[in-house]
Amino acid sequence: MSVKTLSNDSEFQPELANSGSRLVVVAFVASWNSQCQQLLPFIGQLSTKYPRAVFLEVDVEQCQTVASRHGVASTLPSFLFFRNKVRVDQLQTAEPGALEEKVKQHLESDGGSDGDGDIPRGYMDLGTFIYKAGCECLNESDEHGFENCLQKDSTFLESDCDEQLIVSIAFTQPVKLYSFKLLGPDNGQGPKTVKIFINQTRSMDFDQAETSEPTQTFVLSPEDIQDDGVIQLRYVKYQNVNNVTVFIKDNHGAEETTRVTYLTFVGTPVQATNMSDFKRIAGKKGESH
Ligand SMILES: *[C@@H]1O[C@H](CO)[C@@H](O)[C@H](O)[C@H]1NC(C)=O
Ligand SMILES: *[C@@H]1O[C@H](CO)[C@@H](O)[C@H](O)[C@H]1NC(C)=O
Ligand SMILES: *[C@@H]1O[C@H](CO)[C@@H](O)[C@H](O)[C@H]1NC(C)=O
Ligand SMILES: CC(=O)N[C@H]1CO[C@H](CO)[C@@H](O)[C@@H]1O
Repeated sequence: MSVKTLSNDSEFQPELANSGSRLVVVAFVASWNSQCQQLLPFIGQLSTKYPRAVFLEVDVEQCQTVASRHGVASTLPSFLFFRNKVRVDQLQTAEPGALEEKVKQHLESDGGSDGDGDIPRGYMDLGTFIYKAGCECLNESDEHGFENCLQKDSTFLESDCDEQLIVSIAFTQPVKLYSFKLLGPDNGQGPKTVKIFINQTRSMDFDQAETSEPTQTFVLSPEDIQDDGVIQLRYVKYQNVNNVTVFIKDNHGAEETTRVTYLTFVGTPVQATNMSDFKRIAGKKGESH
């Protein structure tokens, strides 16, 4: 892959649309800006090194509308990151290391290095839309806290007083959920019975979680919680989700505490759905009257 240079504003949206759920890294540059010009060869190298991402070069003078709409016309070089036509991140830097770090971080949320893995076309890992300050975890241990389960590494979330956990995940914008991953160790401490609730207006306690009617309940098999495990959700029920609460009721080995090594959701931001499809359906409805 190489860097694609856009020569006018009208090329921008089609490039985002064609890239689907792949990561798009847009470099906003100017010919008169020496920091930009010094960084360009490095961006070329990144595009070879990370072929799963799409790299676009946008000259802010040739594409003035795009640059000003994204507020980057005067802060160069600037980088915006998109997936499914939605802006997921931004970075203003002339520092090669910082840029590469950011690219790597976003590609890791694809869930591995070999292609799109088990994420079907059109969907994406929603990790970048998790609003950490709006998340909450009940009964997490001090040593192995909630944030550990959002990272794909050797750290984990562990319960404290008993085997139960309540994890509430808030999103930065409404999302449609397609599936989730809830991984755990194979020593008996991995999560087993799980209730999923959406859009809870206030945080749940353990009594409420036991007695309330969930959106769905799952009894996870030992395979479900292994590395390539994926739990499909009943998609129609998750079309407009602001937050999701995961109640982990027990674990596989009746162990005293439960461990979660990784939790993530796959879906799309509601905003990214094709508006022209939406209008077409709405139009049809009108005609039938
Ligand atoms: C949206 O839907 C229309 C009509 O089906 C289609 O022509 C267009 O290519 C779609 N756009 C995207 C970005 O998928
Ligand atoms: C979760 O979503 C509901 C419904 O949209 C909202 O009322 C509530 O404030 C949200 N809770 C949190 C913690 O974000
Ligand atoms: C979640 O909350 C939002 C905002 O309150 C609402 O628009 C949406 O319909 C709710 N989703 C579901 C599936 O109940
Ligand atoms: C059921 C249970 O163990 N509840 C405890 C979990 O941890 C929280 C603190 O995070 C306690 O308040 C609960 O009593």
